[in-house]
Amino acid sequence: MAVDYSVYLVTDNTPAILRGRDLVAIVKAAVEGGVTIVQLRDKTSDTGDLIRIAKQLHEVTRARNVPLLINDRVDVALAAGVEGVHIGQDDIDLASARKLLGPDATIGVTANSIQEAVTAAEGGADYLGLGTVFATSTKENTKSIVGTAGLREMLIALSACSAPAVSTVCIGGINASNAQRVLYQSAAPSKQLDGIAIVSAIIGADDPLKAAQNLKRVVETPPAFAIEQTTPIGLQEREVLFREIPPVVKALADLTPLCHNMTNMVVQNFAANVALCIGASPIMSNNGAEAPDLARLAGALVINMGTVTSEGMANYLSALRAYNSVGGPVVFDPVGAGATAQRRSAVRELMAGGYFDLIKGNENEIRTVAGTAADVQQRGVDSGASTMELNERGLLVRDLARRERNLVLMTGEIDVLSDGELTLAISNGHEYLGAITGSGCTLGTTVAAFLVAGKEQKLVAALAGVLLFEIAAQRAAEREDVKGPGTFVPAFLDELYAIKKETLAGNTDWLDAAV
Ligand code: 3NM
Ligand code: MG
Repeated sequence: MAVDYSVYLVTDNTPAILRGRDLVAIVKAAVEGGVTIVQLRDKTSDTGDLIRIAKQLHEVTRARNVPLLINDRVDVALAAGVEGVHIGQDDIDLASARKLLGPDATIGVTANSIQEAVTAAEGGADYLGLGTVFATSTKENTKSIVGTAGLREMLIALSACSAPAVSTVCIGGINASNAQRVLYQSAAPSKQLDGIAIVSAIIGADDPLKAAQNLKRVVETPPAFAIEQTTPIGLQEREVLFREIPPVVKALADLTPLCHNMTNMVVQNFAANVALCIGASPIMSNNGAEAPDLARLAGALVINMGTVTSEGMANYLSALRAYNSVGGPVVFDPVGAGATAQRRSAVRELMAGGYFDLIKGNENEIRTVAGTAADVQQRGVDSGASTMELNERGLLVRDLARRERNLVLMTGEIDVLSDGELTLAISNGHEYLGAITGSGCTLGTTVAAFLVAGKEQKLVAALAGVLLFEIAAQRAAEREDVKGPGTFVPAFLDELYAIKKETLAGNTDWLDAAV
């Protein structure tokens, strides 16, 4: 019998989660709400009580054809006559459980690593519980936090093992606000999760029926930001790619989308001016509480971690959730990501807290985000010289974009942009951009606004933003009236504005400067 793993409820009997309520009544409500499989997980009750609870739950689940499994205890599963068991790495071994329960029982195994996952799949598990996805207080002594990136790696390995059809759910800190994103970001081309396993988001909910209904709805719906891309054939050819750019510049000017910047005070004024010059409508607000209202205005968000505090983090996270829920593009600018322990942990928290359509940073920042730079000590927030070959940077950027299922832009003398498929190197720009404050931040603002204008072609949109920005800088720096970084800034704004105007008038010669 095919089991539906899509909304997998795991019970809990700790007083903090039950709050005096009856577990059987909660599970009944959750099953009515649409959970598709239930596991009785009870680490404290005596065996006799466990069998009694299992039988009560089984009546509830059987009525809706929902399988019931027992955590750890093959004996309880046999005594209560339920559909199977879920076993951890320290419990009875899979082969013994199978021998005791027979070929028709559903047997699941917890896996925390690629090795554990592949071993259990090849050993004949019906499904795997992959985790721990996010830090959770529900389970004590959780092993490593794997995040969506870890899930994806396990799925890739499973798809290549001798039992690639094994079903999978993820567990640990999953709730209605992150389930869609976890399913989306963990999915590899070769294999994706079959469902989400939940404890507290249902058992601990005030209304378990509604909570289950809501989770069922979210797992059946792709996230709002997963907009189907209309990639033209031959996009890897410069001619095709460049043909797509002017329409995005025009669309931006037509839309004048809101560009919401959560950024540091050093660059606020400059970023707002850049946004205006390219055709966007800037709002500078670091207040997370107003983000839901702003997100409804269908613009983009830039989270610039320029000055990071715990209050700032809470604001970033609520804004990120607000924009994710309506599908508004979000750009992450992990300023100085590798500079301090606090910034490194802020990066982790933000990446675990939502989806970024594009991550933009210099080499050190991107290496930190990719987790390959534990040993890279960044001096300040300025970029410093590159230590990687261009092709190495291209691979890093591409792999990070694949891992996060988004776009990554690594800035430098040569900018590298990738959507995980196509990776582009852009050599435009001018050294004056490195001699003024906020050039990186305002590039983030620019790209964010362009992502609104080109939602169905995110890579083209981001490229359009980068080229317009870098070519404007080049044109400004080459002007006779520009003597250095000071006179460069106003000239740069003028050139951004001029390029937009020229494009609107049908003149796209500025693109000839692209290298
Ligand atoms: N197993 P919540 S995490 C039961 O990582 C369990 O194997 C985990 O609870 C694992 O949905 C976990 O409340 C608890 O975060 C999940
Ligand atoms: Mg166990």
